[in-house]
Amino acid sequence: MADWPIDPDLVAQANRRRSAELDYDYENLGERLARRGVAIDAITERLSRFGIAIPTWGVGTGGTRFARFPVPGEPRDVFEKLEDCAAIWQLSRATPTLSPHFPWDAVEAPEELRARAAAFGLGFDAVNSNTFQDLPGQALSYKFGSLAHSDARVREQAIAHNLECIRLGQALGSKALTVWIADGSNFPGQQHFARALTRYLDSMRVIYAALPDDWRVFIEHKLYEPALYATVISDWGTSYVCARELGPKAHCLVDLGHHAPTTNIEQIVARLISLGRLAGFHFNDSKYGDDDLDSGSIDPFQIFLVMNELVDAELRQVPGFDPAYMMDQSHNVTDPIESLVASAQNLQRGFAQALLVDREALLSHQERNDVLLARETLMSAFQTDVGPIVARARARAGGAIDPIAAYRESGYRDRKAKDRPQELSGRSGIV
Ligand code: RM4
Ligand code: MN
Ligand code: MN
Repeated sequence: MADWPIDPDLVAQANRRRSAELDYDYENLGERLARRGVAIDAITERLSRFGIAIPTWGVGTGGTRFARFPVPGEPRDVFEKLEDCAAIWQLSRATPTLSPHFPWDAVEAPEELRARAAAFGLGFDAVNSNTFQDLPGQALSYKFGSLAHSDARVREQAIAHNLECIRLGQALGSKALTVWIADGSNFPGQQHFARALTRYLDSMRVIYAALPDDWRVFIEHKLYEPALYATVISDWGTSYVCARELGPKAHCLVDLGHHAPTTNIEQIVARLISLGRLAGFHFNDSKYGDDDLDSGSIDPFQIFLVMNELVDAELRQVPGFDPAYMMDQSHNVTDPIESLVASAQNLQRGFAQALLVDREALLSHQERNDVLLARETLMSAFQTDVGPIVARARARAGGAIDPIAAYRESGYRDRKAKDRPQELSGRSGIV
């Protein structure tokens, strides 16, 4: 085991100060749940197997198109990102995998990165390709698109990059490639809708054919931005049609911020589950658009309703149901480590609440059209404060009872501010 980024004795000490209070709260909640016929330990146990991948880009400060205000000591390369991810994992015990982004995280020796991650007990989830910006030395520009570009040479370059991502992902032990393209248009008439989609599919067929047997490809749709009039993969319907065209290894990824306001996301999730094509999630929260705010910070009810569909599918043992969970957030004004720890906790909270839904009662109310009781059955799960369950699961696995407090007490950020002098960087944040 590698050295933890935060002194484990410090975490243990902090936990000792908080354990009596947690015992009391947990027991108390256990009694209340027992009256509802729920065994609290079974919920805690299931929750402890719910893991969410950390996006490696999330530990750096994000930004808007106006500015970026880097947090002191932000990681300068993927090994420093790994160290921050290990700190998040150490405290939260909810984030056992990383989801890297290439070429941002490209390394000469991916085996070394894999081994260093494994020393913390961390693995690699889906790898993400990036054909939405130009990088120094790149032969052709993605200004007018990538996999759906009008010029075959640009499409070939974008395909080659995706193949390289698969190769790097294999070396890291990943089993999936996430493809999000920025292709689209800013003005009516700029791009031929049908031709662009055909070109996208032709490119994706080449990438699909290169997938190892045990790999999947995740298609990520997005309504708008950076293309502001139309995107090629604009919605879950387009994503699903493309997945069907490509074959059984293609699945549809749901980024919570990639829909029009008021879209019923939980229903999309249910549809994709029924159709056997739910890839997984990019979790974040938003009020207006693809705001990439911390998961559960704006609309925790939305998180709960999504989790409710996931727990329902798991209990129904839907064949092939195996979603990948990741956070896709931009931390512009908070310490990214704190945001990711708090977000993972909010996602765990939503999952634990969904585990509390009395499914038998709900189904019976639905079948008898008892609208009010059906609604209240769902709400009573959402309204339960599951904080003690989440804290207990974390502490049992060796994490911190209060991870944000333990992180602040550890002085990790101040240490990194000294160890990692920043070169002035104009890198923008997350698209
Ligand atoms: C996009 C999309 C992708 C993410 C990039 C950085 O909006 O959400 O998943 O990789 O941003
Ligand atoms: Mn995303
Ligand atoms: Mn996004």
